[in-house]
Amino acid sequence: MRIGIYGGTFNPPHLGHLISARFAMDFLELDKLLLIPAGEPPHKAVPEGSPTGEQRLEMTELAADALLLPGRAEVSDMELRRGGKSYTADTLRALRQEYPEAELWLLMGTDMFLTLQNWREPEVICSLAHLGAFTRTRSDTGEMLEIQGKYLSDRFGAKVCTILLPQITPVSSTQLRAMLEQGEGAQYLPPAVYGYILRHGLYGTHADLKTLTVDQLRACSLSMVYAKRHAHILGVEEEAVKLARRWGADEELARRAGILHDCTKYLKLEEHLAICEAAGIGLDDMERSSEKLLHSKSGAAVAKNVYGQSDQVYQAILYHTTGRADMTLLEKIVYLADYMEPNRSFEGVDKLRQLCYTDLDAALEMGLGMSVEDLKQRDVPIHRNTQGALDWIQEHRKG
Ligand code: DGI
Ligand code: FE
Ligand code: FE
Repeated sequence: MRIGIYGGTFNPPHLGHLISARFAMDFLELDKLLLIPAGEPPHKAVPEGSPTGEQRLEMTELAADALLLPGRAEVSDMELRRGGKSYTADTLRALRQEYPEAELWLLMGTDMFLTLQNWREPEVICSLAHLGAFTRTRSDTGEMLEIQGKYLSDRFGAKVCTILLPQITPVSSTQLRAMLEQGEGAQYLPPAVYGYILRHGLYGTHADLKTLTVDQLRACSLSMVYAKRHAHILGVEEEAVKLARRWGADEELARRAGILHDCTKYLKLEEHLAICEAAGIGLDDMERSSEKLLHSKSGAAVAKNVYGQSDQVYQAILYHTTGRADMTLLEKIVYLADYMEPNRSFEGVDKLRQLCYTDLDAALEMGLGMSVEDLKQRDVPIHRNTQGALDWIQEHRKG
């Protein structure tokens, strides 16, 4: 097994880190990538007012998840747990114990690579891992890397592979921190990392979560869920806006409801219950015991109380899983966008999509009908709002 090891302060982790790590994984045919946020970086102090180690760890986890390589890209908290200055030699010794058979590849940018002889125990580093050095700025040349590689191999027996990245991300964490303070820099971050920064007010962003722009709101929502759900959320947003345009609903509200509708999807039962309790949302027994039903309640509460969304957005999220009798236009739109956004595929999805743009109530009846059928087949109890919605739309369309 080949493991890539990418350490850093990750303050914050950005697209430059991810693009170089991703490229190195292919280039070196790595089976696994370990991102390791430093406790205290040996070569520089973490600047005053920086996020906590725990926050850097969480941001790095969001960044790793954004690679969408489950089981292959992971974050290790070993340097943060070890405390004190994070020496790479210690980290490699620990990893060698954990993975005695693996080929370890220490990944780093040119700036670090050029000073490796000054790190603590460079001979230990070079004996435990191969070195993968990649270019970070336009002025880094392959020639510089070759010369340093030869020096390290002559002096410490290092095995070096230099990696010329086809594309340079023109930003550093230092520059990013300054940009974030000025309200800029989002384009250099995985959206979920940017959302995390906004939610925690890091790097002097001081955003008021109740008055975020749509782009910021989207980033916040994405930062609350696993990356595997991101495409779905973006799909619901897009579809909800299109449906709103088609049927004359408020596009902005449809967008915001779509963005936030699943933001609490991965909370635990107790977390859903605590949010609902604090928001004064009454729950029945079936809801209290089902995360699937609860996420629409807690999501609505977060949309309203954390992100300052209107009652219409609140209701559309509140009923997006079950529907209900007497659904509003926006509720129908979010329910159906969730059902048939571009990433959904099931028998009949094309028919449903078409109906959504020709006869919204017929589409709603079809969607609810299929839901109830599916729940029955799987022996899942049908919530009274789901049944109520189906009965209502059937009656309504007959009448
Ligand atoms: O959150 P999504 O996966 O995008 O979709 P959703 O909010 O519609 O949630 C779908 C889940 O909710 C699905 O696993 C079935 C469950 N669900 C929907 N209606 C009912 C229900 N579960 C119960 N027990 N009763 C329902 O009436
Ligand atoms: Fe949902
Ligand atoms: Fe959804």
